[in-house]
Amino acid sequence: MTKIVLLGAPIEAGTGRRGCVMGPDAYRTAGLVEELRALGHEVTDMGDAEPEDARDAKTEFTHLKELEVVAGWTRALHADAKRLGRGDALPIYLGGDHALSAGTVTGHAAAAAEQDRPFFVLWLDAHADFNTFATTTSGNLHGTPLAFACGLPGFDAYLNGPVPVPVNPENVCILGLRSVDGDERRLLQDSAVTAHDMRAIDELGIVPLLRAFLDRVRAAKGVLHVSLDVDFIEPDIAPAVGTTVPGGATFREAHHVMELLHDSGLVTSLDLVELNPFLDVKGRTARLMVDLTASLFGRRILDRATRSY
Ligand code: 5AB
Ligand code: MN
Ligand code: MN
Ligand code: MN
Repeated sequence: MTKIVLLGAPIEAGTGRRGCVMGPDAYRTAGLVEELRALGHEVTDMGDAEPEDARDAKTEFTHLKELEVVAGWTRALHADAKRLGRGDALPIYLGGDHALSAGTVTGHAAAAAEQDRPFFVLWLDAHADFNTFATTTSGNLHGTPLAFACGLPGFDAYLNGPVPVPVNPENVCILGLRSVDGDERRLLQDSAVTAHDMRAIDELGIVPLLRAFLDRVRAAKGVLHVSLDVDFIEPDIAPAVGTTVPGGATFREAHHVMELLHDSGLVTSLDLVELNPFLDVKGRTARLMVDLTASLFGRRILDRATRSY
């Protein structure tokens, strides 16, 4: 049994289109609480977080969209995540667009540092979200949270100062990559982030790539934050996302990742991001995300005689 807390983060300011604000309620409607309870977990839904007022958030760049709103969410969620990271329940953040991870990841990194635990991040996404204010061409800030969390320069507006505990890029693994921008690619390749694109998954299989990372987390006695972007999954089966890129993880690849994460016992916090219920087909994507979460929390096809871990 795991103690789980749910916190909604209905932010859509980080993306170019409306609809992610409905994400937290779509997860509730799709039965997330009930499914987790059916697996024997103790679940508390804390409702939705609220952004801070961040009208002071300013930069020299004029093409960034909704910087003040995104900064307000970053500050609020950073504080929430830091507090929840000190507690004994496992938080699941219900997005909302991926800009929310600027707050959750840096908050959990700060909490892990207080406990002297190495902090790791698994980023399941078609994109690297490794743009800075200087490199983003779209100005959509959901393309920036991983660069921010890793301490890349120029982001002081988000937290009104530098990131207190930047994530060590060596402790970050991206899985599912298939869309990277020009300058973002250079930043990513100059960093120590492990980035496995879809070709690596095709050639080597998703299991050994994930296992190698989990082995590192375990060896370091680390804590693991997982950030699951809906567009990690093939859009044919997960259409409710504004940034679809063909060639994503299959139904079984996505579930298998979740099953291995469950078996590892290493996950300490989770973001579910980018669900846009306005684009969904009869709740299919919301339900898939709930089912994937259930796999991460122990739903299995058969009990196995030998665990894979
Ligand atoms: B998502 C793009 N790189 O910066 C940009 O969905 C897309 O959270 C970002 O991964 C996608 O606008 C952000 C083109
Ligand atoms: Mn709501
Ligand atoms: Mn993303
Ligand atoms: Mn994405």
